[in-house]
Amino acid sequence: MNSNEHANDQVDVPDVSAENPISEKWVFVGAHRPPVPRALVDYMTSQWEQITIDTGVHQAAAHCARRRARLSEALEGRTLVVPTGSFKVRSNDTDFRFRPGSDFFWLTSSHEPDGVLIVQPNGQATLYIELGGDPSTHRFFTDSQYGELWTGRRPTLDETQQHLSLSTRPRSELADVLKSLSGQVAVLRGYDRLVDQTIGKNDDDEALANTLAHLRLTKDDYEIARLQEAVDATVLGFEDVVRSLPSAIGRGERVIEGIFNLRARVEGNDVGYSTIAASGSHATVLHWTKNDGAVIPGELLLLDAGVECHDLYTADVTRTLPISGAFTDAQRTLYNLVLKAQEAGIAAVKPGAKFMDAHEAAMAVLAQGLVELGILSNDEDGALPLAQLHRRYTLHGTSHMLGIDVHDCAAARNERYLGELEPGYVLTVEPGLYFQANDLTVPQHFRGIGIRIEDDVLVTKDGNVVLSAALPRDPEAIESWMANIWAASNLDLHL
Ligand SMILES: [Mn+2]
Repeated sequence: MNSNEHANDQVDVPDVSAENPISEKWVFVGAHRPPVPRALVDYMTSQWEQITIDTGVHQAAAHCARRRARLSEALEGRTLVVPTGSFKVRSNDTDFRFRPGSDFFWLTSSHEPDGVLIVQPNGQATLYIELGGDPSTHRFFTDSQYGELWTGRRPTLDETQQHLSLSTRPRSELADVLKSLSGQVAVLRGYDRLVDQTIGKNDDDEALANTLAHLRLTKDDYEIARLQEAVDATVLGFEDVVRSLPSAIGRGERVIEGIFNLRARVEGNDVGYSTIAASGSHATVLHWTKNDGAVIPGELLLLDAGVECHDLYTADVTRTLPISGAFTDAQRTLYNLVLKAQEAGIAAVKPGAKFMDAHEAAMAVLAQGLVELGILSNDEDGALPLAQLHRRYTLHGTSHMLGIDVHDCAAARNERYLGELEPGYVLTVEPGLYFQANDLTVPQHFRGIGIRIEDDVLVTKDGNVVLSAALPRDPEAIESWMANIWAASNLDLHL
């Protein structure tokens, strides 16, 4: 619906404007829009019953309180300002659906846009929230971004305070509060224009971003359960995709993306990142998100996709599947090499190991495999360790942290991110082998094949747990898993 939908058909031009917004009979409600009769404003803004909604206390509220306390302790003496951000424009006056800032969400569990959390040096926290459009003004029914009749009801101060167990004030007070802050103030920058403009940059800003990332590296039991929930929904999404492959063979990669994303919306908040539905040689394009190609029997489908749960933790899983249900000999040879590399990588994930150990273990297997395939030679200009020629075919790192962001804790200091793994860390292990369709160094029958296998791995006290182990990885297990799904049902979408 367009914002001008409520245009009246009066022919008189009333004397109201941005400079003179209200006359006796007319109210100015914005550029390019006809003024609204004063009587309509009065009628629209009266006689609405006040409704209070009791949503109970959020199940993560105590965890968030503990996280705020730990953050405050780590940055002793500073006032901390952490905003969530606002709407992002998709085109003109149409915004993307709002998704909270990850650090803010980790500290509050609040899904509403425009919130700003301020934690005082003594640990006392206050959340400033944007309230629903004032029902006593025309914005209530004319503001397509904040008006309650356009975008729905917003939680009140009291409701938010109760639901999040957090002291809450209206955002209208924020400008004055920010100006009155004294002493060392650390701001999470890049989210909120008012915050960024009011408080000058200083070194504490980076310390805040780093510290948030360092604290988020270790997942508590609540977070691990949410990640498992995201992974479990992702497993369902992969099953859906296999079930819909007959339809995809007619209509292409768009079906794969649509089917997976349907599951993500039904089970969780959304996908955690743009689904990669890469068929045939598209699998050699690392971030193939156009997803507009054909799906052809005999080729491979590389599906890299993750459901983001309601608490915004995301899975990040990749499987490379034979579209016809059975690997060819060439595909199986390469698949088994990547699988062996991934298993070596997963085995290297344990407390005390370095972040890069999984990568080095996986790359050693792939480099040796490339030598055995005759693609690289093992002389002094060979695969490992100096020349690293294998990287022409492996292209990317093997792991990243996983959490509320798919590439989690990116603001961590290098030495910390690359340091020793600890129990509670969650990371991916995702080696790949990519033979471009026009790569003259690769035997003809391997060209255009891309394979990646990606799982989500939790570091435990004595090793690791693969959270995504429910999805088969062995080629034979994949073939029987696909056959079983097809035997049980056939999702004929009639597309
Ligand atoms: Mn990944």
